[in-house]
Amino acid sequence: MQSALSPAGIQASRVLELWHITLTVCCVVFACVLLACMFALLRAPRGNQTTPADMTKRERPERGIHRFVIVGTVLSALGLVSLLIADVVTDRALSRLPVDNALHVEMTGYQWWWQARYAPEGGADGFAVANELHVPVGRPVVVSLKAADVIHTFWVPNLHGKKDMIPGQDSTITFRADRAGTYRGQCAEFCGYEHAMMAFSVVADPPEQYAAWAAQQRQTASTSSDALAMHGRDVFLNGDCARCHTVRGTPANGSVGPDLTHLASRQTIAAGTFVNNAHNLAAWITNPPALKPGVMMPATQLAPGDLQALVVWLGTLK
Ligand code: HEC
Ligand SMILES: [Cu+2]
Repeated sequence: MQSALSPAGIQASRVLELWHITLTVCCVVFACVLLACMFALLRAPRGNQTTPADMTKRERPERGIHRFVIVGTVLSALGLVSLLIADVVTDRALSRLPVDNALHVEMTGYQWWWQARYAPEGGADGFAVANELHVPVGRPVVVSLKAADVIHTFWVPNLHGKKDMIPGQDSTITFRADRAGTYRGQCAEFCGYEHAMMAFSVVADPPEQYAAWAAQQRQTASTSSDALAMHGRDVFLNGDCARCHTVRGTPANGSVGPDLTHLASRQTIAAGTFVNNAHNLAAWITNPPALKPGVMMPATQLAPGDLQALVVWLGTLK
């Protein structure tokens, strides 16, 4: 789900309140402008086919017109100032989320996918995931934002407003999910060819479920004794894949593309673009630019047997 009208956290609720205030004020102004137009049209001198309009009426100064203009100007200024005040109050409320015991995640925007690096915590190691974050419900999350190449924008409308990710200028955004669910995020700053296909999701889990997920993600890749999967692993490690991708627990430690250690635990591939299943994985590996033109992963020609084995192995990376 991706909607600013259905807040799942305290901050998104404040943003929604601001939206309601803005919408109300603007609707009232719009209605007043329409009424004033109608009033002016009704009072305008009018003629018909035989008699021309009596324009001399226009030349006499209208009574009270000055007062009308002054009152209108003052009301407009008050309306604008009230919106400004509501804006500042909302902004302050957003930045005042308590962050004791926060979860720390470093989010980096790449053309055109997301890396989330979870900080080590309570003696446990940190770990990296791509395009799918899990967070515990009720616990604040401090996300430090980085960009690897161009400007991207972190935006999960159900949880918070937008924040730019600017290369060389780190910033942070803090949010808290108060309701369990899966919330879609989207890059909100045009960042090149595949900007529209640069999505991610934030899955808010009850705390125990989050802890289980994090413990799972911390582990190195599962090993399989299945001969086909083992062959797929060799295809991966001996081909180009390992140059760009990390699979913890194997020699593959590239950092150009997403960490694939627990690829099979993710719902989608290619930054929220395709469902993660064997069919899409095979199509993706064979020719990524055909599915996501401009993508930074080259096509790979593999013998059908090798491709199948590779997909089977990727499927074991739970
Ligand atoms: C030149 C570097 C490079 C090489 C070589 C490469 N990839 Fe990728 N790969 C990427 C990048 C970059 C992405 C992210 C694409 C995007 O979503 O925009 C990616 C995405 C993926 C994804 C989707 C991951 C996700 O969670 O969205 C899979 C699966 C994948 N690659 C597997 C492979 C396999 C298997 C090979 C070897 C046949 C391979 N890659 C070779 C750079 C590379
Ligand atoms: Cu982007």
